[in-house]
Order: sequence, then C-alpha cells, then structure tokens
Amino acid sequence: MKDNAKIALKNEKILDKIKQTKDIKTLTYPQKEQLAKEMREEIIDTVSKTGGHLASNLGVVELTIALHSVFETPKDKIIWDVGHQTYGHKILTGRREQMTTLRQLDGIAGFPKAKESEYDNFDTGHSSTSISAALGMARARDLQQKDNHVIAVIGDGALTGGMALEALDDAGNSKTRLIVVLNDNEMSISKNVGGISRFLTKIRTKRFYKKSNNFIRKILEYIPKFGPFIIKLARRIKYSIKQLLLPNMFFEDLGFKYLGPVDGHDIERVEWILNLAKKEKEPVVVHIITKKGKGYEPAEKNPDQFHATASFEKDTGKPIKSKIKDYSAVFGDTLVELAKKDKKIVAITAAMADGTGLSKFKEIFPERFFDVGIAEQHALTMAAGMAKEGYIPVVPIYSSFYQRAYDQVIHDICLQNLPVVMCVDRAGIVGQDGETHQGIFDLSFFSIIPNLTIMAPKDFKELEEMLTFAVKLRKTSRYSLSKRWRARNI
Ligand SMILES: Cc1ncc(C[n+]2csc(CCOP(=O)(O)OP(=O)(O)O)c2C)c(N)n1
Repeated sequence: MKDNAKIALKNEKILDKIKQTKDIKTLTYPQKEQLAKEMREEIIDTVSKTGGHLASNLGVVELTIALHSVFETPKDKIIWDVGHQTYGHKILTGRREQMTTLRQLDGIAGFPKAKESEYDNFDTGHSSTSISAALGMARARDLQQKDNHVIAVIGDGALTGGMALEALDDAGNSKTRLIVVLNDNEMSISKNVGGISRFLTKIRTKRFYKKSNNFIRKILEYIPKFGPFIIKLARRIKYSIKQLLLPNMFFEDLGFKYLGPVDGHDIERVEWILNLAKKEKEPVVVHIITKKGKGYEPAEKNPDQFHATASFEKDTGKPIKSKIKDYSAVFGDTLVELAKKDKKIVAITAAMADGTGLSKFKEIFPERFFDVGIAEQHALTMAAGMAKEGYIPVVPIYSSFYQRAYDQVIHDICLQNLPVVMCVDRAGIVGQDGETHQGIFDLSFFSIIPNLTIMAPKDFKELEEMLTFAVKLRKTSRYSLSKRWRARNI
C-alpha cells in the first residue's frame, strides 16, 4: 500500500500533513476529496463561532485545492475577486492554526491581505477588481520577461460589475497570457440578475454541445482517410456552428479562449481544465460551475442567508443571537410606508437588497424595485435618469461601496441638481470586515459636493423622520439629499 493511502486509512487528517502547498500536489484524487471534506468541516466550525462568509467559501473548496495543485503558488499569482471566498486558501497556505482569530482584531482577515501572506497577491474586498489587477500583473510579468502564470478568480456576481467588463475588454484585445476562472454558482449575494447571468445560464444549458462535439470527434478519428479530413473541415466550420448553437460567444468574441463549463466540485476535472488553460499563450476564460454553500445543508438551502453570517449553531444552522432590529430594517419599513402613499418612490439596489433592508419593498412593489447587479456607478446614474423624469429614486448603498460611484454622485446627480435620495448604509466603523469595508470616508467626500444636503440620524426615530423629510424635501425643493446612519450590525 502506498504511503499516501495509509495516511487516510489511519484516520489521520490529511490537512495535518499539508505544511506547504507542494504537499497538495502529492495527494491522490481520493485523498484530495478527503482534504476537501476536512477543509469544509474546519470552515464550518470556524465560521459558526466567528461569523463570516460561509456559503461562498464552501463553494470553492475543490477549486482552491485544484488551483494550488496545478499552479506553482506563490510564484504563480492568484487574485481572488471580492476575496470573501479565501478561507480555504488561507487554511492551505500556512494560516490554518490562526483561523480561530478570523475577522478579529489582530487576527486573520476575512479577505486577502498581502501583509498576512506571500500567497495573498492582491488585497481585495470590493467587487470586480480581479481581472484588472491580474492583467496589470501579467503585463508587468511580460515586460520583465518572467514566465509565471496570473489567475483571476471571479464569481458570476462580480462579473456584473462594470470594471470587470472593462478589464475583459482590454485583456481580450491585448492577447496577454492570463487565466480568468469564472466561478459560476448562479448567485451574487441573492440570485444573480441581468443579461450576463442569463447568458451564463445559456452556456450551462448548452453543455450537451461540448459533449456531443467530443463524441463525434472520437468517432471520426476511427474512420481512415476521410475521418481526419472531416475533422479539419469541421474545425473550419466549428466557429459558425458554435455561433449557431451558442449565439452569445461573448468571451471568444472579446478575444478570450473559452474553456468549459466543468463541474467545479470534481477536482480531477477542474485540474484537467486548468492544465489546459496553463498551456494557452493567450487570455483564457475557464468556466466552472459550483454550488454556493456546498456540503452544508442549511447553507445549500439558504445560500443568501449564509453568504455572510453571524455565529450560528452548527447542527441546525440557526443563529446564536436572534437578530435585533437594526437601522437597515427601520429604513426598509419606513420606505415601504412612504411608498404606499407615493407612487413615484422607487428603490434601487446594487445587488444588496437584503443587506440594505429592501427585501420587503422588493416583495410589495416588485415593479418599483430595481436590482442592477454589482454596479454602484450604473445604479446612481440610472437613479439620476429616473429623477429627471419625475421619480423619487431612493438608493441605499454601503458607505464603502459609495466610493465606487463618486463621479456619478457629483457629475450625474449633484451638478444637475437632481433629487436622488442617497442612503449611506454601514457608515462608520464596521469591524470584522476590515479596512476595505470601513465606512469612514463618506462624510469627508460627501461634504464638499454642492447641492447635497447631509443628515445623520442618531436613532431609529430620527431615521424615520429624516427619510420622510428627504422624500418630501425632494418634492418641494431643488436640493438633492443624502442621508447617513450608523449600522449596529455588520
Ligand atoms: C463594489 C462592491 N459592491 C458590493 C459588494 C458586496 N458583495 C460582496 S460579495 C457579493 C456577491 C459576489 O457574488 P459572486 O462574485 O458571484 O461570488 P459568490 O459569493 O457567489 O461566490 C457582493 C454583492 C462588494 N464587495 N463590492
């Protein structure tokens, strides 16, 4: 019996044997599956005590193992988009023992931190940055004639952010060697929305095309003389056939080679496709399909609830502390009451309906509710357009994500003096999510903008009154208005 197999039989944890990422490469596939199981158990155990991003982390366990198996990390650089899914990566890269300190003062951060580990190649936290950063690193690599790989791992939710699309546009055109792993679980925090999401669904459902394509090729290879000729001919017309079957060849038309989709929980398949990507000399998209919350029933059933969670009972998934009423909930309830009286009120979210307290509004007024994807810039300029046409757009966004849309606030809303009610959620210190999520700049950057009234409620009552005032002020004055509150929950 091989030594590796003995490890599993002795009932020892495979994780105990992983001292460096090189050790993962020596494992057999059954051992890697066992490793995935152990990582899941540790992630669930940690997050049940510390709170954190559970469902996204459970979804990428196999991908994390495959990435560290196929690539020479940290020489090859992995850039994790948003970075909320890096707990498994941290466990495998020397931080397993410290995971009990996750998201605590001086503990392990909930997002990648270069100062924490050489395996964290780029600090993330805000969405849709990975492809830009990876392309920058790939271009720098080429200028220095180095040969390492650069891999951006981006979710289907993060792909809805404008910056990701700008980066795809540039990267595809540049032909720079770069790997983009698209982790498609059909979810942003809630169900993913928009045209890109629909397009990905189309690819997923056309999987039969790829399978039948390979099958036909294999048969043709057995036919002497004519077989290879037909294959050659088929290759020539492949593009047009593909276009016929997959009308939206989005990635290939942008200049990427597209590989996939494959089951992201099948480590062997994921390694196989990553190895194919590794050989490419041009930018390539590797499309993997995963399940958010994989391996933990409560999270599989309610991936949105377990996207980010407070501490919970492991056996049931129930929260340890019952949720107290917070500012977001008061905001949501008040807005619903106001919207009942005024049909012009509309609510806009950038993929954060639950977090910003808009779930009730969405349910009661679906036709006046707009989830635009992770697209804060678009959300605000779209709000400006609606305001121009006489509507009262109310746009709650977390303070740190308002940073994304600074120009839209100035150029599209305030300079045109348009009445948009901008609600700044999670203002102030937010603690566990760390510096990328602190809501500490909003007062400084909002206070110098003309035509903007700022209010900061100190309690729930003031929040209700200020929101009511904001909506009315907008109807009687030319001033647009921003409202700000401190969150008690993170
Ligand atoms: C600019 C910005 N807006 C909003 C968020 C909040 N946010 C964190 S993760 C997430 C969803 C990401 O979805 P996806 O990329 O598909 O990853 P998944 O969690 O599904 O694995 C959102 C909206 C953020 N981090 N950055």
